[in-house]
Amino acid sequence: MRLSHAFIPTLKETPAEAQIASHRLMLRAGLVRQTSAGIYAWLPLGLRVLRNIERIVREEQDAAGAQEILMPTIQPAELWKESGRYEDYGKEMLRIRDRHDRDMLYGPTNEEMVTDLFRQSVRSYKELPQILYHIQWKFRDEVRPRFGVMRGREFLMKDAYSFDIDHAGAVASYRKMMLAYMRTFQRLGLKAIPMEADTGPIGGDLSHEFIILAPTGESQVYYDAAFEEIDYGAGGGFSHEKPEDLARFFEVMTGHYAATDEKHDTARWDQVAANRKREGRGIEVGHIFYFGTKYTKSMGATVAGPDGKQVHPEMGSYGVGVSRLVGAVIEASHDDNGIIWPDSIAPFKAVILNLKVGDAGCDALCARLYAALGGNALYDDRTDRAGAKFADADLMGHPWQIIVGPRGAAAGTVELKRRATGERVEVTPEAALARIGG
Ligand code: 5CA
Repeated sequence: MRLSHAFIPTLKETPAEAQIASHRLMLRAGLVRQTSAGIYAWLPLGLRVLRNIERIVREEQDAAGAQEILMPTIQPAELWKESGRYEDYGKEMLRIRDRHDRDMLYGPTNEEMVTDLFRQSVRSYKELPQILYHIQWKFRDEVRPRFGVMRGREFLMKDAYSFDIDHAGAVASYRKMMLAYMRTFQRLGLKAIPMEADTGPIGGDLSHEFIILAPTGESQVYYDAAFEEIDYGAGGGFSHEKPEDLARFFEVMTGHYAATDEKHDTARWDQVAANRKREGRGIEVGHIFYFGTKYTKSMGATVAGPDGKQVHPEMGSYGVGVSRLVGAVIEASHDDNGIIWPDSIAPFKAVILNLKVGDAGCDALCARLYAALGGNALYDDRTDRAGAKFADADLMGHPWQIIVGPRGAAAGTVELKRRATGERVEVTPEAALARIGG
């Protein structure tokens, strides 16, 4: 993408309404614009990040055996009357009436709808377990939408739902999802810690929140640094496939201390070695629930068990705040000059800075680099002064900057800057491309 014609409306001034770094930077770098309170339009740079996060979330869900579907945003009120949540959900639910006077709503979550789909089609225990997920916009009419996309009213969530024949199966699905979550967050460059949580309006008796540390987090959290040393990836020795691996994984996750202030236990905290204590404010980026037969019972969903008797399957639900993660990653990774994207979700791997547009050598070298990097690069071909280009490149946070000036172009070199460390080296264009890897 050429920056001269890109729709990336950066701001020089700090927007007055933004109280936290990620909100300020998302507005300043031109990622999003607010269209009404707590509702945002995603612009090209922001949308690329959102899509990259979605891709990683999707890959890890698929790897764990979950199947992607897409349920609508608008739901009929009848389903929620069946579960009893139509009244309970209160003012957070956006209620809509259609032209035939039917009560509809903009979904804040999908337990009812997925249970309805399930009961229509699944008949036997032999078809279980099933884990279904979708990545879809939600609406919650939050009293105080704030902090930009972190607490929006409309937001993108990945929500998965598991159906198992019995408690043991449901627990296995819960652990599988927990492992998928730890892998997902690791790939996003985040240290997310699973903490026991209350279940709130979703209900149930087992629940974990996944929390990352950031000064602007909404709750106080405490955990053992042991969590940060674990490799959750494919090389870490935990497999989705083996029940004994999942059991060991869950033991490790629940064996180390981690709690939000609501569940904090000072006696247990005192037993954690001082050099391993981590505490601070935390942002919730995911939340998983086991709630057994709460919805299958209230909505009359059954399958035939091995003995032919009808059984209510046991369920869990598993949410990731996909749009919140864009803000959360920035909270965890920025400096005074702007965003520092992890390579895995950066909107562009690299920006090419042409410091003298119109200089034949610079133009030719930039064109060559741009052709080689293709869609992975943003090309700053504007006629602005160098200082403005450096500032915008740091603000937008591309992992690599390839700086092309007339002197280097004549000598056949470029400067390659790594945003995360600030390290700058003079190299040949080929060496720069090789370092960037694409
Ligand atoms: N049905 C369950 C799990 S699928 C559920 O709705 N869980 S939740 O309420 O905890 O939401 C899941 C995740 O969505 C949260 O962990 C959070 O990361 C994100 N989220 C929730 N509310 C908002 C909001 N107002 N703005 C942005 N993200 C949100």
